[in-house]
Amino acid sequence: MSPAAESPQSAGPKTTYSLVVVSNRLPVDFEVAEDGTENWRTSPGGLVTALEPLMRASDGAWVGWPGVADRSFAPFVNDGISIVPVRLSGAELEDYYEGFSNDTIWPLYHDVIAPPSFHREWWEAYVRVNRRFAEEAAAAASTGATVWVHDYQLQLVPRMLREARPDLVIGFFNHIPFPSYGIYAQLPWRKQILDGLLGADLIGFQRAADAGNFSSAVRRLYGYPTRGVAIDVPGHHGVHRRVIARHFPISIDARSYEELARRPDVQERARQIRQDLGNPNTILLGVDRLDYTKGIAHRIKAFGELLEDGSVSVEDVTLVQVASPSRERVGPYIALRDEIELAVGRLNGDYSTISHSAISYHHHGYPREEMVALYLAADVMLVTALRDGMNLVAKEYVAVRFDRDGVLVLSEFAGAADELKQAVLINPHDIDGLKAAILRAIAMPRQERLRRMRALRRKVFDNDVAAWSTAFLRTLTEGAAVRPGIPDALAAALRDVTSTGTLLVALDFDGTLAPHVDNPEDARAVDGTRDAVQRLLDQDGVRVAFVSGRALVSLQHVSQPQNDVLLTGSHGIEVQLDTPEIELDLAAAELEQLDTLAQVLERISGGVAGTWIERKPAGLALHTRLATPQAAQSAQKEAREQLSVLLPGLTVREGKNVLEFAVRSSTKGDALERLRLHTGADHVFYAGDDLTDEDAFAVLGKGDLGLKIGAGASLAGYRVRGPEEVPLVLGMIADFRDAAAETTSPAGV
Ligand code: GDG
Repeated sequence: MSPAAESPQSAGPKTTYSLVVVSNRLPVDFEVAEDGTENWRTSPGGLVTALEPLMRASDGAWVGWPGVADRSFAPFVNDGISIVPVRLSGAELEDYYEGFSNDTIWPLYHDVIAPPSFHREWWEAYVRVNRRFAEEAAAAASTGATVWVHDYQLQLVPRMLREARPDLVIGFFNHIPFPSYGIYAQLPWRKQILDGLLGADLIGFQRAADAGNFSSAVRRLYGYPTRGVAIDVPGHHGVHRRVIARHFPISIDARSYEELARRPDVQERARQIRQDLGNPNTILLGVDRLDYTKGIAHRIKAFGELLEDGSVSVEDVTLVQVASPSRERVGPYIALRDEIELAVGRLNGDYSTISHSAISYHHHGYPREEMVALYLAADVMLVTALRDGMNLVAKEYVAVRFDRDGVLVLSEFAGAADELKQAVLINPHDIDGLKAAILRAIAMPRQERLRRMRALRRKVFDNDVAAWSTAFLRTLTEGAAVRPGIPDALAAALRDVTSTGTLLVALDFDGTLAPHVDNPEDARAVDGTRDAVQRLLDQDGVRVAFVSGRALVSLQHVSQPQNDVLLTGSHGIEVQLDTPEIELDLAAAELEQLDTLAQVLERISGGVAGTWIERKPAGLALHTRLATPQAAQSAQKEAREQLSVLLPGLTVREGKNVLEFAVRSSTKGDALERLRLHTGADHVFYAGDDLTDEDAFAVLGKGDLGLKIGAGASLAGYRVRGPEEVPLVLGMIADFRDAAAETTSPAGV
């Protein structure tokens, strides 16, 4: 371990890193032994367990508190991880950590199982300490770095970081639940916390329900449009910044747990444990931080009643409860320890014999080997959390059981229940149900145990912590931020490609000229677009076109184009190319097919209540939303069957409660080819933001330029962050053409 070098706080890290993890606690704790020797020790806990492998594998830095107040440490490297310690004073620990984090947010986010305390001075400390973490992270991050902020203690850091360092890609992961709005709304600083989180590009939660609760709080308190996992956060000049909020269920390094479990000394220890407990038939096990969210009291109550009513006896069944010390200076935790230990003492007093204890209770932290030996020894694992973000203990138990034996009893209020469906799922508040589940687990036939455990193990090994962090980081870096402004390489390419010859500037509308909005009819181009388009229209040899998947009438409505702008809608099927009217780009044969299609669908729809037909430029859609599921299914089946015979060449697209048939499948690529032909352009500039624009990028050739708006994989050679950059790009094209025209025309003319 590295020496505990004392250093002034201002020393700061000398190096910067492309991946920075920020969490309240570092993966190492600073310790002073009784004899005064100082040491760094790897600290336990869910987050550390989860991230250690990732940090070792990449060249990253970890910013966090070293576990001791009022001490400053220089950054150092520990076990392959660069450590950047953040200094906290004793008073800050009380107010920011024990107070606001663990006595306000923790109980509130766990559905107010304990009443949250609200104190303004705690909040002030929380803001101050979050700022310090943000500053340290900003100093450690290299240009364009990815910063991954963790958990409820640091919810303001994403916004603070974004303000200090707009170049960063920022992710946040919430390890604990996010409550429903009715509960969240109690928080006096509810708007500030949401705003803090929305500074991130990606906000990860354990369960889909948590992400849903978060999005709904954003809608209720800020009114920002949300669609699926996307939240459009208004920025400057009415431009939206897209934030993704979705679930990424955390996991464990399953293989390393199994490896430990396979070690002969660990297996020997498991046998020893059983023997020391007096060889009971069944060992029940609970492993938790001593926390009121974990339902330890409910578990003890259920077990006590089973002993009381004679369903089990201490000779046959022992409950081992590890309650590792946690937050021992926070009021409710002090009371909880008394409550649990009173219950344990009573039960043992009433039922234990000289040779057998009812409950083997341990208020200690243990080395991981000992935990694994306990898991191996346990016939039934009891996870009875009243509310839990995920619960890694449940996954660890499964990972350890390479013998495929053992029964997991799991609370449906733990995030793990979303994945571990083959566990015996329980509602811990229902004491009778919990008792029945424990008895069922004790008596479960071996075949059933093996079958369930095999399925559970597949889940845990397929979705391990590496899969979790990879999924989060990939979504963060590929699906999130592109830096604002015009990259130099794009400016150079624009000058090369667009300043001479006949130029077609073809622009997608939604997401390219206009930010995405909830109601498509409300979409409008960002400020400056119209002027920039006009400048291009005024140039010699430049044509401008809008290319959209929308029906052309709708495109006209939202884009309000100048007269000279060429329009194509419905992915190129509708066009208006220097004509007063919209034209359908369909051949006579296709129009005939459209008639036949309409007749068939109208006949089918006429016979089935709750279905109707929608006409599209090159096809028809059969909607079945209001029909019974059986009627909907048979109407769709009939339509498919009849049309596959009558009109075999149709394109069929299936949506939710809708079946769409098209006589022509056209793409924006077709639209662009048509425009190129119409304008006779030497060069094409095309800008677009979504998948359908990829068809247009695909038909660009040498001497053309494709510009992708936003993040995500693309065939386009260049990219900018959002629609707000597009008028700047168009202005640049006009500038380059002006400049080129000046140099080629005689002086003074
Ligand atoms: C939070 C969320 C979420 C416990 N005692 C000892 C020990 N442990 C280890 C366990 C496990 C970890 O600590 C506890 O993780 P949990 O997930 O069960 O719970 P929290 O601490 O509340 O964690 C939770 C998690 O963050 C991750 O996102 O799942 O919902 O509340 O790994 O094994 N480890 C050792 N000795 C102990 O005495 N070595």
